[in-house]
Amino acid sequence: ATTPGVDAPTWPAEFAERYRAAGYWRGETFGGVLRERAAAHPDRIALVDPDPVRRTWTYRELDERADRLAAGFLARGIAKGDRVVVQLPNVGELIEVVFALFRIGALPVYALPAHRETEIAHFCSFTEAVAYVVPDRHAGFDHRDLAAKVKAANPGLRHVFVVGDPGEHTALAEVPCEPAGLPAGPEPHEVAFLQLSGGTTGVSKLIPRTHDDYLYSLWGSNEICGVDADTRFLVVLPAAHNFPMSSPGWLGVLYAGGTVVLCPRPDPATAFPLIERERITMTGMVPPLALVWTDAGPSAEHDLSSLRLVLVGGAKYSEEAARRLEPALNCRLMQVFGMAEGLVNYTRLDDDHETIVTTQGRPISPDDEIRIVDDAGQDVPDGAFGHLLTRGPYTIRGYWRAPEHNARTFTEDGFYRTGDIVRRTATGHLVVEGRAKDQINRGGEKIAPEEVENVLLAHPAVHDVSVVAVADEYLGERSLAYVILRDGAEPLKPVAVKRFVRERGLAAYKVPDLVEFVDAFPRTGVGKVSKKGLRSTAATPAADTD
Ligand code: J2J
Repeated sequence: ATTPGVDAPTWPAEFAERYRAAGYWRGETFGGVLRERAAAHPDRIALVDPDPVRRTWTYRELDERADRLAAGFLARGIAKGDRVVVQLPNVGELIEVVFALFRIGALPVYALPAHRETEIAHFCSFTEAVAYVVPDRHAGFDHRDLAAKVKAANPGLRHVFVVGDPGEHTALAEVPCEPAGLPAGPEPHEVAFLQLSGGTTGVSKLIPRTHDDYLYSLWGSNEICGVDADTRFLVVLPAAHNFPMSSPGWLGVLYAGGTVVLCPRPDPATAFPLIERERITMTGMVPPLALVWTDAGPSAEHDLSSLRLVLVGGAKYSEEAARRLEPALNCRLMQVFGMAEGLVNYTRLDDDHETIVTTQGRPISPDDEIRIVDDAGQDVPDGAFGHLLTRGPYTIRGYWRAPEHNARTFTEDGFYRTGDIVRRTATGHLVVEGRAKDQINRGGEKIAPEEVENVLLAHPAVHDVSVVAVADEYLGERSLAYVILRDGAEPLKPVAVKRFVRERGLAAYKVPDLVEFVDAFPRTGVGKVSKKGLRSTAATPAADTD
């Protein structure tokens, strides 16, 4: 039992009233929205999962499926407020499962397909999850074995549901049953799910998003991106990421009554035929992937002419690369600078070309409050760089069950310290100039150095370690681990260090790209490792010899 408001800090009453009065918070829930769309246009196609055999769901079918699955979850004791860790790739069952949980008011905890034992064990134990939903195998990895280990270590985890062959667990396909009188679902102001933060600390913080606030970010995004019932959106990034889910993402497109098509892999060889066959109009991706698509576009053998808009964000998109996208793919570009904690900025369809290629957009809402401050917390003059702080109708007021971290990450008056360094142009657009937070942005995948350092410190030969970002032409940044070995320890090879991280059960994208053995780190005055010093030392990427 925990105190409400401590689990999930919320907006002070006067803000909530203002956001309702302004019409941002419409008093809807995810479950209710799906029900309404199913009533309004039952036979329209909501969802296409083309892999390995094409399956489709009409709005009515998705709605019925969510009800039947919700009834099955309830029959197995999953109740309102319970947490369920959902780790599914881009498959139709992901959408079915989350809508079933929304309907009950149980909270999906969005894990990424790449997560492994360390991350999953933490999500399950920290959230006291009662269930965990996995694919049987994905990308060569057997998720059932991992689930068995995590279940053995967490007695509170009562169910493992598997999409596909269940092994020792329960097949998700066996769960649905006749929905006889579902209980009243959640209220619009209640938390709908827990999203993962990119993180700067040893473990990912969890982001509590309410129906009201997230639905506003969806319809606000839809208006900006021109999403409507004719939109056919391709989900190329892992669907559990906040960006492909909500900016405007698959949830935004479902809100508008459009069609969501799930792409099993993001490469042009997989995606381009789907664009042609499904007449895709819109998609979103991270900069490294946009580079690959831009290079492949001109010689594509498939007809990409249905594609009207590509959103690029998640990491800094270079101006040079941004200039090349529109001619290569013969569509419009929109830059998006968002965060799972809330604030999302878009360039606008009617912005001039220079603004679209040189800025990361402006906020969704007139009530997104933006402050740009210096190290002392004083507002900087217009046009100068500073730390971005924000507060608004869809930006959280605190992480889930993290009072101490919240005290550092939010100002007393509720602004979120994004950790990003930005400047604002005369038109109110933001340009991301850098980052003050200790995080590595590996082509849009966020790595908290501390998490990787903690794992490496457990190696018997390692005395100390510091993980930093180094510039990378393709990914923007890669990770480099500086390792100080213990006196007298056997020399290690970089490859052994990487293998150790992998075997400890961290997601592959967190395994250091480069490893370098050093005698000492640069230190600051207070004796703490200076990440800044390390970054400049690492300006030329170190040789890696595995
Ligand atoms: C530079 N840095 C960016 C950009 C995010 C839409 C789009 C992205 C995310 C996302 C998201 C950037 N240029 N265009 O949730 O809804 C970095 C910033 C930011 C952090 C947030 C969405 N777009 N970033 O990337 O929670 O450092 O969300 O604070 O994963 O990514 O990461 P995340």
